Amino acid sequence: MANKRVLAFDFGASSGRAILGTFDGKTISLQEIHRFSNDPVSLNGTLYWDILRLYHEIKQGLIKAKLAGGFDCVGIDTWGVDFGLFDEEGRLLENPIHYRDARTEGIMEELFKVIPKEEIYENTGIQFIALNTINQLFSLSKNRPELLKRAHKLLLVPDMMVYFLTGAEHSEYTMASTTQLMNPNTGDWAYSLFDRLGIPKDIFCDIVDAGTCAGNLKDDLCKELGIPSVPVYYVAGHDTGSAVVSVPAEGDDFVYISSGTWSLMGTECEKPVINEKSLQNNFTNEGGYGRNVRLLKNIMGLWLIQESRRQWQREGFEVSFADLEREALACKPFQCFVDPDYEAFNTPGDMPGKIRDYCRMTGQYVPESRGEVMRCIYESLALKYRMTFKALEDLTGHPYPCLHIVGGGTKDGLLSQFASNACGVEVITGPIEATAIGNISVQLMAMGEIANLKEARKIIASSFEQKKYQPKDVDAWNEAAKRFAEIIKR
Ligand code: LRH
Repeated sequence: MANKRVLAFDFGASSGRAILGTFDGKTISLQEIHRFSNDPVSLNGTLYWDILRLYHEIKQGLIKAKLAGGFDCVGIDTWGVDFGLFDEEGRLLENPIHYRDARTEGIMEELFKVIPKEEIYENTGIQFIALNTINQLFSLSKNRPELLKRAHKLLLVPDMMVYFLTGAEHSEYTMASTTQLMNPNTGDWAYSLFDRLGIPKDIFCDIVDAGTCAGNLKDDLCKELGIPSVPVYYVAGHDTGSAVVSVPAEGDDFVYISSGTWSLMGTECEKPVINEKSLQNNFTNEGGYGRNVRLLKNIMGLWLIQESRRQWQREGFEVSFADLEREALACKPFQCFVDPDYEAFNTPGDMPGKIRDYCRMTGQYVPESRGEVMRCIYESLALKYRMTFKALEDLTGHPYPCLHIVGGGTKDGLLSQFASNACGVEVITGPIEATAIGNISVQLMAMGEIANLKEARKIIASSFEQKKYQPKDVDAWNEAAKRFAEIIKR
């Protein structure tokens, strides 16, 4: 059989990459052919995605992939929830706005005045978090209704990229689920919510499954770039959906963290878990490949570290992530904790300062040095993982013997070790490029090269390296967990 060559574009919140996956019938191998930063732009108080620059980077990736030997098909995944609005002629009405923009601050209280929280959860199964599309659109409907009136169609970011490449106008299932406007039981839009929020239904496109062919690359684009017109597939357009495809678990029952800017921690289910307990714990039921369900929680993740480093760089200290890890390790353990999901940590700006404020406010030791701040972040993240791990066990009624961590965050060995210590189970890390590999695997399944998800996971497990961590200092972590639980309630 001739090798299949699959091109994946994977956009994260701070960088993107084009990765060529080659499948020889047994093994997938990767070649990174293009990497670029994704720099949001703040202008007149609004935080935008620089979407045309990102489209330019797709073009660069397509040219480089052709020069690297060509490709049979293309798929795109990105972060969740964000969208672009288009007019009747297919023109973008304005640059898509970043989910960290302040327009959704305080919006959820307004939302619940119109539709009770319970009703929204029952209809969507999605956790309440300000960045959700429903909140962004509700804010537009309240504050900029004229923009929504001019909108002819809404495309979520990965679907928008597919539209740029092919002209196809659909909403891919995994990404659609992140809007909090889709009903996971019907697999269609949650129609009962739209009118009451002043969100027009008719701008939403039909929902299609990951694995659907969107069409071929547009002729004018192929001419411009000198590339062949190959098919573009809708993959799990939501990056977390793509990442979880890559969890190299053998059985069906496992806990994962997709670790990057966010730590998305959860398990996979056949059916949505929508009940009082899951609402109370604010668990989400995102759509997965093959219409399975990702029961998970968003935890703030490496954002806390990335933002702290940006602050130290602004202050003139050029420190690498490896330096920061070493400095953390040299500090005294368990001096102070933060709730990683404290609202003020959500927005960009002076993260070490915000962490110190949190410790002061909760009557704890205030971390001074970089190492102390880092130690506080590492331990707090690991303890939040533990809390979520236990809540998942409680919710599903299963004990889980190990924790899989996939994604770029697995390069951070200290966090993986702390995760194992805090959860008290073996941690298995890898693959690092989980999102791109999931994207590639869905394309291979769509082409009939890989039979199903189970088969894909087997191939991924044997194609990519995994590392194991065993729990250490469990008693000390158990003690710390009690203090952590008490502090984050303050
Ligand atoms: C991770 C992610 C996450 C969403 C957030 C907006 O990249 O897609 O799953 O909640 O970005």
